[in-house]
Amino acid sequence: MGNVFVDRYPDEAFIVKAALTSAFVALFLGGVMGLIQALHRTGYLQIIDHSTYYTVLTLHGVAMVLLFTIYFLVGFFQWAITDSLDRASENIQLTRLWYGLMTVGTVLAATAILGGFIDTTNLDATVLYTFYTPLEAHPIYYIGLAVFIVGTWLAGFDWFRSWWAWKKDNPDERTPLRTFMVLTTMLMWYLTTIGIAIAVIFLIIPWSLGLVDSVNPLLTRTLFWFFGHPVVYFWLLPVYMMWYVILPKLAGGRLFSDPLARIVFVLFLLLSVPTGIHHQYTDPGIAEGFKFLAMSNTMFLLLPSLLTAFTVVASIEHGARQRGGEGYLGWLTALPWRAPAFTGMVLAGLMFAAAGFSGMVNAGMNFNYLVHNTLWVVGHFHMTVGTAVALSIMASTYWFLPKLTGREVFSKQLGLVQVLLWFIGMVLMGNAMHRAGLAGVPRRTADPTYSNFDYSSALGSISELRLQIALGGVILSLSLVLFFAHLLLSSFAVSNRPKATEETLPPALSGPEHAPKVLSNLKLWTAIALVLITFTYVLPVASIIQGSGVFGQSGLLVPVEVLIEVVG
Ligand code: HAS
Repeated sequence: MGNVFVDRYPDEAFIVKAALTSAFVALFLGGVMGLIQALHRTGYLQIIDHSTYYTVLTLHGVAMVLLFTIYFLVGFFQWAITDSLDRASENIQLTRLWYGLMTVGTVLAATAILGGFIDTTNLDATVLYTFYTPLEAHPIYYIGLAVFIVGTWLAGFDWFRSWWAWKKDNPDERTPLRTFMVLTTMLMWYLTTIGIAIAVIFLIIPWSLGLVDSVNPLLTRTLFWFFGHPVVYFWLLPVYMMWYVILPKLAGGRLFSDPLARIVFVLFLLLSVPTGIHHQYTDPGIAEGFKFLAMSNTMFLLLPSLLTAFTVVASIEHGARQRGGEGYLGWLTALPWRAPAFTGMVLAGLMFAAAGFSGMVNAGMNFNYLVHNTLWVVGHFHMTVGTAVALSIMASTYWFLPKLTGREVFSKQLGLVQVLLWFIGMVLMGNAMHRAGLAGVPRRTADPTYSNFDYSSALGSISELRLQIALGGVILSLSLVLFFAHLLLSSFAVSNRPKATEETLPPALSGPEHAPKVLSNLKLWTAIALVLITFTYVLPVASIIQGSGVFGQSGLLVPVEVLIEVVG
């Protein structure tokens, strides 16, 4: 060691930097769209018409939750694998290939979405990031997404190859924690993407190309949510890696328990997919029993996050006590609150504690009927992916960037203001969205008054909520401006800043040697995950196909004869 990452592994660092740059370009685009939307929805500034609103919303969703998060993940995981195994990629051409494929996929999908802004093209993908059929996009949107996902599959293969090679050289050593986290996350990703790959390749692309007349909307939607819930953990798990390995180090301590962290990642591998139907509680055509099963699985899936809350807080407290902190709560004052990476990640964690609670409300079948398709859900995901994930990514960048540029970041004070602004903006926006949702304000609606019905009658203080959402959106945009300014200054104005020094991540208090060997048996966990998925999905999918076929009956869920009888 000694030299920072970029000096030790320049080729890999180049790919990490390229992936992070793609992530931040997506964040920029998504951020601009977000501001337009927040002001449009709240009625303060309407510079787009109502139909363009959905193109803006599609771009906002795809840029933020698919591109920003996943590009950051691949860059971060490339660093984690290379650094923790301390070896270069087995074949750097393969590493370049997967990044290239992801970029080609992004350009195709982005072209289709951006076409929606230009009347003279037949390009359009105003289908939102969930692309439910029978909403239809131009085929290149789906082809682009498929190519992007194939890129991520190859990235996983690349990392497995590094691990296999490392294992050959170190047969008796336990896999380093960061590598273990990457591998379990990628195994979960392979299982997850089966659903979307089937839907996109075999059903939606042929339909959008006109090769088949129709698709079964319930089937494609179910396959989407097979992927759509676990994808949220694909965004979250790199952040859990940061909270487990970087946060304790910043706090001045050590991770409380390495085996517990491994158990958490194995639990996500096992339970992420069999919960997807909790997004479909209100869908007709799926029997209540299957929904109940998804709800029970979701409640089990709270466990790894609750274990994380315990382990991370214990590790932070350990750090604070190493720094001289004392008392039941007095130790909190000994923490490095001036460091933007630390404060940003802790604020992200705090917000996630509240967001996890709103997730539990979503997951209860009876509560869900109250909040489904309202702004409550939008509040939930702005606090999860929009804060727990996005704020941790931005905060960790203050720690991560010096390893890639070789120089310290531009200004820690500016970084601190930036992460605080993000937290404040999201407190306003998240709180108001949850409350507006309870008042019945719908999501994904350009004009929530529907011309005739003004939601202010549903909640007297609705204008106060509108103001909070708009103000939150403006503060978040300001935070983004600071983040990008800081990124540019840190990346380009480098000559007069101190050189970065390499830091080693301290070993856990309870190390991998305390973990039972079975925990490392990835084949076993993947096999159990497959069994659980089979139990949860085979019967509902079979009954959907039995009900209206693979390609649907002109998109109707009820057989035509029955309808004719009823109408006739
Ligand atoms: Fe969710 C809808 C249920 C987590 C994202 N979710 C969504 C959608 C998105 C999303 C994007 O059951 C909308 C999809 C759409 O467009 O329709 N969600 C849950 C549950 C959890 C959960 C049970 N969601 C997430 C995460 C996301 C995310 C994570 C992104 C990253 N969600 C739902 C349901 C719906 C839903 C339904 C459908 C709603 C509908 O009707 O449409 C759980 O995983 C949450 C568990 C979390 C906890 C919190 C643990 C606390 C921790 C904090 C540690 C503290 C620290 C700081 C580090 C139990 C780990 C401490 C420091 C000190 C110094 C003290």
